[in-house]
Amino acid sequence: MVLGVFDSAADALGGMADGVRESLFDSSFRVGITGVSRAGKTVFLTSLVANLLERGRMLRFTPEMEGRIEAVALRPQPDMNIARFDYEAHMAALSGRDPHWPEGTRSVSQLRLSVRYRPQGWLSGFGGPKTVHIDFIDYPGEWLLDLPLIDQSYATWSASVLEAARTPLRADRAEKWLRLVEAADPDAPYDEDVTQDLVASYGEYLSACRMDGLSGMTPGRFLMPGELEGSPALAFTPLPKARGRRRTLYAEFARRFEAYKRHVVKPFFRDHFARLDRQVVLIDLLGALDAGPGAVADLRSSMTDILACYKPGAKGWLGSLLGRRIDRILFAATKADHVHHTQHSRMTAIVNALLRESVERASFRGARTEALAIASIRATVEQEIEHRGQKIPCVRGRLISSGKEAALHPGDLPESPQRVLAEAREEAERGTGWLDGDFKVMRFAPPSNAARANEGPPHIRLDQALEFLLADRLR
Ligand SMILES: Nc1nc2c(ncn2[C@@H]2O[C@H](COP(=O)(O)OP(=O)(O)OP(=O)(O)O)[C@@H](O)[C@H]2O)c(=O)[nH]1
Ligand SMILES: [Mg+2]
Repeated sequence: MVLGVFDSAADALGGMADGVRESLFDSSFRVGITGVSRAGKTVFLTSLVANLLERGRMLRFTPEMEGRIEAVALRPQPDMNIARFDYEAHMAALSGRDPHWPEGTRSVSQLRLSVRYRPQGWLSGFGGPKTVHIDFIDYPGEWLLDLPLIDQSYATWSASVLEAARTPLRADRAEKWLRLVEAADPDAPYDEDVTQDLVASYGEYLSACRMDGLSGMTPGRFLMPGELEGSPALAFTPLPKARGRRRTLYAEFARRFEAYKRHVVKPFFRDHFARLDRQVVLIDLLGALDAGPGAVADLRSSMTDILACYKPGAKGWLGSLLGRRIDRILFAATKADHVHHTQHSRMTAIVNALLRESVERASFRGARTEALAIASIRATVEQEIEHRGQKIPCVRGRLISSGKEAALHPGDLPESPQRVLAEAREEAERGTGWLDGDFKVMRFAPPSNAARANEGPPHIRLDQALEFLLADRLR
């Protein structure tokens, strides 16, 4: 595994060595990595960069296979006002003596990777090698959930959150907050004590949902406030419809909701999501399957809401920002190393089924889409174990819970993706069991002693992901 920037590679990038200046023949493009909290964005970006710097495990990435990549290096990023993605610290965590996963992300960061390559057929063509700069953004997954808020009013948002909070899946967690909402009079004059109680109990409700693996919680900054901790822009919750007179609780909450959209949500998406050329959507499908039907139903509806924002031709602010130039979208079911490779095609089929409706609806105006089951970092090896005369396909790795090596068979994924989705809907409503109770995922620590010369961390299909995302830009 590799740490840091290679001076020699940076030097090989010639004219780029002195800063972010781009020559006439350079090109740049932006890849957005999207996914709700814990989907695996930070690990994906870290491993992608490490495997581009050292390409020994990138066998299905054609520019590498054809020997056309001359140098890859981390370069100064174009945006001066965003933190740099701390690639070195994440790699150190993953590849140190006691390998561990990087911390959850608390704010936004950026990384620029520059690739110098020889264009196809360059011997017969004009000019020499070319350089392409690729900019990546990492951010807390919670913030993504705010995307659908932009085109919603306070009244619409309130109604949908209240409705969801009253469903059997969430009602227990929301009980205290709902009681306070019912006791509060939205038409009464604004009151600081009432507000603080409502905000505190709403925060507890959202945290409880997150603990149970649900993903549709808004506003995203309630869970991950960043520098906004304690500010009035975060001091509101949904309320039932009111007359909306001035200076009432309702009017003040509505005003804060609009301020939150204007000062927090819009600048974030304008600065980081506009001008995206390619998009990776990471989905922790196995985590959701493990958490239960509610989590799967919830993941599906969150992804539907988020993807609806990419609909080209959508009216309003969002429509003008997104979906104009994104020409490829990769849907990747992450952490595929938790199951044996014989299950991977089922994983992909479930992701396809989960997203089909929203992808079709968004249609992405000619953008190419692909679904893959991947592991950014492969934490397990495969093994077959004899059990009662049968060979059981297992994955073996070091469990985080016990620190011990274990070989596990997490259970088979259902053959029919429709069955998963139908069960998710029905079981989530009834609040009962799931997949016959026989699917269980355990968390594995990152692999130790996986470092080899000229190779990045072990992975599953990261090279195929890269082939889809980058190869045509290196022709
Ligand atoms: N086994 C395995 N686990 C993974 C992999 N990628 C991510 N994980 C697990 O998923 C967790 C979350 O990954 P992150 O990359 O931090 O997720 P994120 O999307 O950046 O999450 P936020 O920063 O909270 O938005 C990690 O701590 C690992 O436990 C993978 O490829 N294999
Ligand atoms: Mg992260």
